[in-house]
Amino acid sequence: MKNWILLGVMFSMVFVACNNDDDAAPEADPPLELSEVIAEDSAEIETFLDTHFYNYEEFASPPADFDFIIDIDTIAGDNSDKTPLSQQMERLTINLESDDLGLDGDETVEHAYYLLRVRERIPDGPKPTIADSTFLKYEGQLLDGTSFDENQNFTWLELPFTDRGYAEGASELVAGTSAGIIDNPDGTVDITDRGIGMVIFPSAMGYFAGGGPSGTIPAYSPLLFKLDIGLFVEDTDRDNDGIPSILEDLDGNGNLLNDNTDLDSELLTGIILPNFRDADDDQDGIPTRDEISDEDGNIIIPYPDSDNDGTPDYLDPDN
Ligand SMILES: [Ca+2]
Ligand SMILES: [Ca+2]
Ligand SMILES: [Ca+2]
Ligand SMILES: [Ca+2]
Repeated sequence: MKNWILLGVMFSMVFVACNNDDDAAPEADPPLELSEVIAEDSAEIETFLDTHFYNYEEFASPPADFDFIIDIDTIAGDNSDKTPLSQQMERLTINLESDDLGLDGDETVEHAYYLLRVRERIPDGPKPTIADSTFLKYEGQLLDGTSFDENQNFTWLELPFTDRGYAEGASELVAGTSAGIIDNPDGTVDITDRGIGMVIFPSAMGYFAGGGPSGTIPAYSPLLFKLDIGLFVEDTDRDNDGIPSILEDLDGNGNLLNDNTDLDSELLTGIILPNFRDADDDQDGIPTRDEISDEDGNIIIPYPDSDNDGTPDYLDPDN
């Protein structure tokens, strides 16, 4: 299990540069700006997509012993007639703000990432959201092919605790079903109707100024993840307060870490919990679940707003 590698690294990155030619103490270099980095990353990704292909022929006509694992290779020599990834991957975009990565400045920059749908059991079938707990396998690589993290067995991961690019990619792939579950003799589980795909994304959706597993990801590295999506928990509710995690992204920007209604109070306590991890979002001492439930414990929709000021009670410390 190496899932820890993906956890909690994003959005708090500091790049420390060392002078190799003397014994001076390390100096901190400020990270580059989003707009500088995306220009270089995009060029690197586009070149990669034009010069590489995957084993699409094996997926189209699987050999008897095929492992259904995506294999990437360079278009050259015997493979010079292969179809490049650039003709097979979808281009998607999100906006990132400097603040999402803890950077100074107030940039909002569009970031393109690329998705490959290799196998989906039905088109437009059920997919996890970026906030859902998901049962999956993965392998993460740098664009030079270096593998920096891998999980060969299906494992539950909550997507808000992974890289942004990883979560966005996983949320675009159709999941398998419980009908596809197979128990292996070694105690592991397979999902035969799993979705299989791949996502390639710029560094700001990954580790930006570097880090990752034992610091193995160099600064400003676009990343590639092969993903097998087995199952997911629909409307995952991380803090069990009755509100699905995806609805706790109040500003709808895909970043669940920047929605924290009682941040000012929490700064005094030192325990910072964004709403999707906070069972009392407005810190008025009444659990969120109680503020949105009737006497029988049933969730009231829409969530109650006693003073009709547009802010529901669970986010309004006055109510
Ligand atoms: Ca919740
Ligand atoms: Ca948000
Ligand atoms: Ca909070
Ligand atoms: Ca409350």
